[in-house]
Amino acid sequence: MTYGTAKARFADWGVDTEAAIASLLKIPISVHCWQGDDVRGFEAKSGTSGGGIQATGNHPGRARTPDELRADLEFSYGLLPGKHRLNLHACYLDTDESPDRDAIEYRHFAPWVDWAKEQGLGLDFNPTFFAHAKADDNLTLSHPDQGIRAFWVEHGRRSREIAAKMGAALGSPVVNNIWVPDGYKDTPVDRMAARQRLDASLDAMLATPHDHLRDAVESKLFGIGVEACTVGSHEFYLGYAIRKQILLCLDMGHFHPTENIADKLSAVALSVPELLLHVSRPMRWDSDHVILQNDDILQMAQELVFAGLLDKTHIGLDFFDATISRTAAWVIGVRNMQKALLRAHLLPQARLKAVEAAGDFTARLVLTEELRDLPFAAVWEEVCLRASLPTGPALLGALETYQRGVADRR
Ligand code: RNT
Ligand code: ZN
Repeated sequence: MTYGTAKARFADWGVDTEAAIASLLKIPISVHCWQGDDVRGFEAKSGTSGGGIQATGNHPGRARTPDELRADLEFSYGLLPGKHRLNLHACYLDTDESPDRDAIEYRHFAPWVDWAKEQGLGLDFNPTFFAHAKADDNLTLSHPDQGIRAFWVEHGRRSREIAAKMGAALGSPVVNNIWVPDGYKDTPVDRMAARQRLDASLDAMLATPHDHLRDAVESKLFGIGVEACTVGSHEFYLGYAIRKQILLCLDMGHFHPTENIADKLSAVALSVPELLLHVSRPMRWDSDHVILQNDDILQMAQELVFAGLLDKTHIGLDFFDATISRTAAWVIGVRNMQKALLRAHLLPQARLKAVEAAGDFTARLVLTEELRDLPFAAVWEEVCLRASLPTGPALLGALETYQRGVADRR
C-alpha cells in the first residue's frame, strides 16, 4: 500500500498521519550501551559479572574498546529515524587510568561527552553496583559492613556528580539510574535491617542536590542468586521515590510475568514527578530479551500516548543478547519501540475514549480489534523513506554487511 492510500485510510478515522510522524520524531530513546559488549565494560580489572545479570552467547564482533563501541553505536543510530540518547554505565569509562569505583571522576568519561556533543546525542548514566569484588556477595548499599556500604555510597555520589556535569556540558538533563543487585539466595531473617541500610545509604548518596540531573531508582522482583529476597523491591522503591520525589524506573522484566507493566504507568505517575522506563522483554526467569513488537510493547506505547505521559517519561531500553549481532539487536529493539509509539499515535484516541466513557464496551472492543488492521506499516515505511533508511530485506543487508565487517576485524 502506498503512503498516500494509508494516509487516506487513517484520515477516514480522523487520524492525521503527518502529525503522528512529527510526534514520533520528537521522542528520544535512550539506547543502553551495554548491549554492545555483553555488559562487560572497560575497567582494567573487575570481579565476577554477578548480580544476576547474564549475557548468554559469544557471537563474534563484540566491542572491546570505547572506540569500537562508539563505531557500533554510530552505525546503529545511523539506521534509526530521529535523534536519540546514549545510556552509559559507570563501568564504561574511557581512560588510561584505573580508578576503583569509589574514585571515578568526570574526566574518565569526558571522551564520551565530546563524542555525544559531536553526534548530537543526549546522555544518561548509571552507577555500576555489580561486577566488582565488593559486590560478589550480592550486597552493596545494604551490606552489613559499614565500610563496604561507604564504598558504594561514594561510587553512587560520584556517579551523580559526573552525570550532572555531563548534563551541564550537553545542555540536557541526565537521568542517573540506581539499580543494586542486593538480595538473598535463601530466606533472610532480618529483612527490615537490610531495607533500613539501603534506605540510609540512598539518603547519603542523594544528599547533595545537583542541577542537570534526574535521580531514578529501579526495583526488581528477583534475580539468579537472589531468589528469596530482593532488598530493593518494587514496594521499597515506589515508597522511596514518592517520599523523595525522584524518578521511579520501571523495568518491564522486573515483575511477575502475569503483571501488566503498562497498567502501572498511570498509577505511579500520580505520585512521582517523572518516570524512567527500561523497556525489556522477560522470558521465564530471565529479564532481558530483545524487545519485539508484541502486545506488551504496544500497550506500553499506547499508555504513554493516551495517558499523556510522554513529557514525564524517559524511555530507555534494557536488554542484552550475545547470541546475535549486537548492532542488529540495538537497531531492531529501538525500531520496535518507535513502531509501537507510531502505532499509538495513529489510533483515534478521542473516539476510543469517548465510547469507553459512554460505557459502550461493545464498541470499544469492535473498534480496538478493527484498528489492528490499519496500514501502520505503510506509515513506518514513509518515516524511513524520508530519512533514507532501509527497511525489510535492505535493512537485513545493511545489518549483515556491518556485522561481517566487525566479525572479521575483531
Ligand atoms: C538489572 C537491571 C539494570 C541492568 C543495567 C545493566 O536487572 O535491569 O537496569 O540491566 O543496569
Ligand atoms: Zn533495567
